[in-house]
Amino acid sequence: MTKPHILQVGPYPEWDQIPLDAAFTVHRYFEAADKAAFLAEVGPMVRAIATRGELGANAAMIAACPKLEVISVYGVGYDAVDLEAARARGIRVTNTPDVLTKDVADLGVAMMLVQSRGMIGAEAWVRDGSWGEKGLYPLKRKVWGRRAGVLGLGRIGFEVAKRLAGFDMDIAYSDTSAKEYAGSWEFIADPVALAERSDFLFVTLAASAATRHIVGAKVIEALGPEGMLINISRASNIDEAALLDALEAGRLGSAALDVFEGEPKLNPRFLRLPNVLLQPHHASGTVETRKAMGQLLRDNLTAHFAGNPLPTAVL
Ligand code: 8YV
Repeated sequence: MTKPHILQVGPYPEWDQIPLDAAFTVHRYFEAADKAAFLAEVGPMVRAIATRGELGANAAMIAACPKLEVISVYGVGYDAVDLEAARARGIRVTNTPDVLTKDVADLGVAMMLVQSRGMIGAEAWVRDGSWGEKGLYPLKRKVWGRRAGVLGLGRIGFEVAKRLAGFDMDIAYSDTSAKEYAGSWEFIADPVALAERSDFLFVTLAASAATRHIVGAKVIEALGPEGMLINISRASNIDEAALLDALEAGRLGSAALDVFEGEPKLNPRFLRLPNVLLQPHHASGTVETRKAMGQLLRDNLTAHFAGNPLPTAVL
């Protein structure tokens, strides 16, 4: 039996690559020097695209694959997939929700703790001998009991808030509507008002055209010189220029970021800031979770080609 041809947009770990190569004829887009020529050559054969959350599949890529049936995303976020182009041609889209939720929440909370307690600088203080030479490390700000805002109380936001409750934090959230499962957490519809009452603001909402720059200058300034912004969603949810301006001027206390515009290249202004914690988009990056994501990506492809219901369909 001939194996379906698939276009692989970015690399996966070996434990995913081996079964993918066994089940499909895989065309590695990311290895092609001339991407346009590669697409023109293999696109007509391609029936599925296997991609990653941050890479997606744009309109040109979809258009280059006239026989495309399904796009399987390794990641919960599918904002980088051109859904309109897919919908127009009846192309199915799948993602990998749930399996990564708790790891992403863990990293967000870890970033808050590391940043608030100054652990990166504290480590350097030990290693460079400052502890012995200069004495006690400068005092940092506490986390427990303070006010946390969660912007987007979906699966990931909910897990973040649950963890924050363990630190006896005073929790509020914004979303399109109040959530029954939020219990005693306060619902504040307006993100600016949420930021105003928060010491720590977590951005956990799924990105779309509608949420672009939802964290703009007003939200950032409302969080203020003592506030911390933590982003484990997508860079597009934040107005990065406004964020950089506020961090540089001290109008925002600090930020802890796992995602950036144009990543893995990021605005060099971030690198000069002492008040940011920078992470390489790895909130779902544990062996356990990435294995589960790879399995789910393949399960969706396998189900599609077997004519079975897709386990985690977006479209
Ligand atoms: C990435 C993500 O897919 O889940 C998402 O939306 O962005 C991540 O899990 C992951 O970094 C693999 O590329």
